[in-house]
Amino acid sequence: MAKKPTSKVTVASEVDTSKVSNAKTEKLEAFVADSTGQKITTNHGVKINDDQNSLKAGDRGATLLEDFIFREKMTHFDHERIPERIVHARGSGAHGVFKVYEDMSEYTRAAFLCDVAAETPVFVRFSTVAGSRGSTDLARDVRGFAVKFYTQEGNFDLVGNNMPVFFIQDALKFPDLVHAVKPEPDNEIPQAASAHDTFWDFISQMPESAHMIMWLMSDRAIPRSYRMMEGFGVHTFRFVNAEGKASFVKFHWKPLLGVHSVAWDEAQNISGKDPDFHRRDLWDAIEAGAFPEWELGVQIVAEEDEFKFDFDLLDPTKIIPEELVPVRRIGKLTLNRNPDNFFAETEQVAFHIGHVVPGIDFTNDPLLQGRLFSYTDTQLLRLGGPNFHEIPINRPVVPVHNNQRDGHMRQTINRGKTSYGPNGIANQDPQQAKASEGGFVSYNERIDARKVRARSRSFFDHFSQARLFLNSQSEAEKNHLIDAFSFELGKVKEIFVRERMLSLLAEVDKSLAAAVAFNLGLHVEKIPLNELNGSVPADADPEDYAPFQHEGELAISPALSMADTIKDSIKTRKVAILAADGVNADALNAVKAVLIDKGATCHVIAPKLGQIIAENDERVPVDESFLTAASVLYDAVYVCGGANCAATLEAEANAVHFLNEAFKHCKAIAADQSAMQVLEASYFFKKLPAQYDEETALREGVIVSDNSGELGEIFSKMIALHRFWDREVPRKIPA
Ligand code: HDE
Repeated sequence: MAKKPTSKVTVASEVDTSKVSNAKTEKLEAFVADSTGQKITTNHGVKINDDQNSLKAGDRGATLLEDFIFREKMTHFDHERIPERIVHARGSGAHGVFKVYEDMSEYTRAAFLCDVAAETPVFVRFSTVAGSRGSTDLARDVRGFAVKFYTQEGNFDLVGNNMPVFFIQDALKFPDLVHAVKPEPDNEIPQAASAHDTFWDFISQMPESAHMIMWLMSDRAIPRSYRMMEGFGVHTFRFVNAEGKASFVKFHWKPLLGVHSVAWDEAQNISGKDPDFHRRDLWDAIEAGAFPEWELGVQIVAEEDEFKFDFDLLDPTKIIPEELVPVRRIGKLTLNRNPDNFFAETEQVAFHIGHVVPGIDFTNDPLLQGRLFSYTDTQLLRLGGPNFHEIPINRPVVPVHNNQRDGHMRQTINRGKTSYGPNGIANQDPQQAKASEGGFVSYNERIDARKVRARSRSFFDHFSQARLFLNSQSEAEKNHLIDAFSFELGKVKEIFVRERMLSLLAEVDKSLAAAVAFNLGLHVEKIPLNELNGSVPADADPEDYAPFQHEGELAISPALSMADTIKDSIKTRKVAILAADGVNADALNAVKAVLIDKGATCHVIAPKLGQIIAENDERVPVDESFLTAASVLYDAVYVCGGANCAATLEAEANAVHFLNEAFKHCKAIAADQSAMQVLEASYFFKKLPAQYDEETALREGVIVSDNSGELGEIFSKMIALHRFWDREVPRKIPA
């Protein structure tokens, strides 16, 4: 067995930042057009002499219909848009590679998971769910995490999310869920937000959504970066080995930078200051050679253990707690190349949960089963016909041979007389492949059942895992949940919807419901669950749909809290360095050197662009002015010293606001001793400790020192801790 590499984040300086290539990107090269040094032509290759003026009858005359150059250009422009994805419209993609650490053939025959020497090209698309293509990245929402593996046995798509469960248990309810969360149909308001009546009207009548709603109202819904999110396949899938033996499997992605989020107030600000925040973050990291990495984890359950748990493995509103079945890390995904063209690659990529390779198979999870229909169907409309698999980004790296023919925009020129099988004329080609030759054989699960529209009683424990999630959160995370519910329900206009939701929340946890009710100026009125439950069919006995509750094997699951994530690195963290003329450049350079050495990105922010002149006459280039920069776009702030510099920053309202806001969002703050007067101008100065040592700094998140080397080191440790949520107690902080 190959030795498992240690979980190590690639350091920017170790990688070549020119475009990395792999078996897939090499194939894409054939479709790449580069106009460098070329003459402009029509789509038919005719060189164009005048691309400025249309053909007219006289220089003031009417435009002539004859102008084929004008007509072609305008027609193409008129047809540039395709329908956006009905969900997950807003997204960002990147190329990369996947390598398995150990041979998994004991469980699966999927070759890319058995060969430790194989490097499988991937294309990954991250997304929000509810908003349109142009909506903000920082919406409170689930994030899509879709991975296309271009394996030597064909494409495998792992179309997951950054939350491990889903709102509903049956695909038939998906159009209702999406209609409820999308902008309301009369006025198309609000964009990219679940904080409105129709969403909560629906959710408050769907007890099965209780677990997912806890995740959605948690900070997981406002990630710091796509690079700092977990990913989950959600459903239970099947691994099948070469002997045909199957096991259940849940897929996980574990980010090597840890799982981190922003504050909700911050998210709302980012949406204004930089709606492309996540897109830019992913792009910039890859351009800088700081390649994002995740480990692929699997939870494997033996087929004979299917009924061992107090929840149903087929129920997509349940997790398998990591404490019950550990996540085994079996490989690494590295994103190392930005797309050349957003539309051609990120927009046209078509994922489908039904794209599997031999060794990976489905279960009867009714959500998974419905998805198997939806994904091809949606591409037919979005990408305009049945040949979307021929779009370069969607092509496998292995040859495609079958008897499918023709249709809109067909690219392949199939040679020969036959397009059917069996055929004698072409010697039966293309021929079926035996399992031993790599042919896909569906798992021969035994099914002996009546045809019914029904749901298994084993799916009806809606609240135990919602409570497990809540109980596993840190104090700060719990407070954020209360805030999020209060915000969302506060935006709901119908009081009865708020009340229904409070009653449902009380099923999860009475004190959570009471805290939210307090913020809404309401009381929790207990509404009988069968009156709330909208998921009961017309002729069914509501008792058969009544939720039940297990005590559960676990009181808490530490893996569910982001407070327990990795906090050992400041790689790719963005640090704002506030400076002005008269800055102490020696201190600035010393602190910056420590941060850069540890992989952070530093921006000097000053009252105006250009250069600042330091105390020692050094010219320090300015990256951003206070006009374009904002604290919400950074992870931490360092205030430079130097007498004149400090006086200027103290008098600069934007600088003081920058600091106040960074403090409010619980970020690490460092200052030179000689910049104390800037801190004194902040509203939080009176909350600061009297003196600074490392222990206090790591607790409070603020360090002031005249020893810049030491300052840089302590500041780095503070940044790695991500946030100092204790500042939120007492929780009223102005900014
Ligand atoms: Fe999707 N989903 N989904 N979904 N989904 C789509 O396919 C659908 C679900 C997910 O970056 C659509 O190409 C149904 C769960 C991602 O291109 C559509 C159901 C999970 C993406 C569709 C679900 C996902 C999609 C829209 C319930 C996590 C974006 C555009 C039965 C495991 C992929 C498209 C990308 C996209 C249907 C539920 C993840 C309409 C019917 C659960 C990441 O086909």
